[in-house]
Amino acid sequence: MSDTQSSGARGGCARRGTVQWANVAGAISGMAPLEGRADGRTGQPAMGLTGDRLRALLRTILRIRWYESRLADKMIGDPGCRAHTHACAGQEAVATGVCAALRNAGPLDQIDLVYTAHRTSGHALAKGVDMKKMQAAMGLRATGGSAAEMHFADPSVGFMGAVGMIGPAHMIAMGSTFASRSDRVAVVFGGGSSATPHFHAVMNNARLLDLPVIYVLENSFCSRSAHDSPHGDIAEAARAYGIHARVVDGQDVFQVYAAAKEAVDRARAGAGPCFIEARTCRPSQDWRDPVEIARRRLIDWGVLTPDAADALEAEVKAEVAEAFAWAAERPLRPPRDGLKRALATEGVLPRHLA
Ligand SMILES: Cc1ncc(C[n+]2csc(CCOP(=O)(O)OP(=O)(O)O)c2C)c(N)n1
Repeated sequence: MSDTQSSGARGGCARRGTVQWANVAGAISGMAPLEGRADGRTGQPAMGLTGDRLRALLRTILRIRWYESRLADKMIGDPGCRAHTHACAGQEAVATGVCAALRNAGPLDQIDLVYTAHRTSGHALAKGVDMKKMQAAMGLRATGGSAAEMHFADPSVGFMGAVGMIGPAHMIAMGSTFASRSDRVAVVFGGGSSATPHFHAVMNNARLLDLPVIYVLENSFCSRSAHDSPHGDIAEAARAYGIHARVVDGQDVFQVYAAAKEAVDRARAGAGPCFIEARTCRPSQDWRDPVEIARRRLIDWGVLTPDAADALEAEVKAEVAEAFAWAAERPLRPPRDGLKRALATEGVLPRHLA
């Protein structure tokens, strides 16, 4: 995938040294200590998560990594592959840490909502979308829903879907919290969207109405640049609207989780919207791999042995292989389905099929 090699990603890594560590430390300090270590000593602070939940964070990062990797191999190596995607390679810890702080199961009117635009496989898997069904959708199979990556949704787990245009997802996320008037929160993920009018309209109105919406900027320094905004630091733009804002290292799932948990708790308690800038980057020579960061930390904390980590990764690879095999067996979506739900009147066919 060529975008994983972009010079923007390398710039992002170089600039990651500017992460506001004071804010990050603030997000993490004061958190409850972790359960005891496997060797009986007290573990490092890890947001009060149990060992099972900590291991689940690594599992989710690995599921996203291996799912996308297999999809990329298929798109490049299989001439019969019908798929289209924007990869989130390198950014897996952001979706994982944020969604781990959300309500992803339970009655439909109580689960939290996620909206996105691009690089959606990470957001979807982290929110709980079934990998088999997702791959069926990506491969344009008849059982896979209406569309792939940029229009994919599964409301049963609160994954309200992607919008192919950069920007409008913000408005929909904010509108949904206005309409639901409950303690459920909505997260909207964005990359290049922080320079859109939608971003500023949402910051303004979400703050005016104190809506429980959390904007997560995945700043890979690819779409965003010094040329698209007068703010050197986009968190300053959020703060200018009176919005609580944090900047975190998006390669570190534990930092992302800490900031997301704080944002979700605030929003649920009625304290209004939050902004999280997760500084992240695509794979490149000098990047820090979120898989390795999570894996090493869990081993250090004694909640995972190196052998158990290897076994976890093998399990994930097997799950991914099974999901792709299952999806490949589904019937392909016929071309005439392409306009289904795109027009007010179903049954209108493209001219060449009419
Ligand atoms: C309004 C609009 N302009 C342009 C595009 C085309 N486009 C430009 S950048 C991009 C990818 C954006 O990905 P994102 O995750 O938002 O940002 P990145 O990770 O690339 O920084 C797309 C699809 C679009 N879909 N919508």
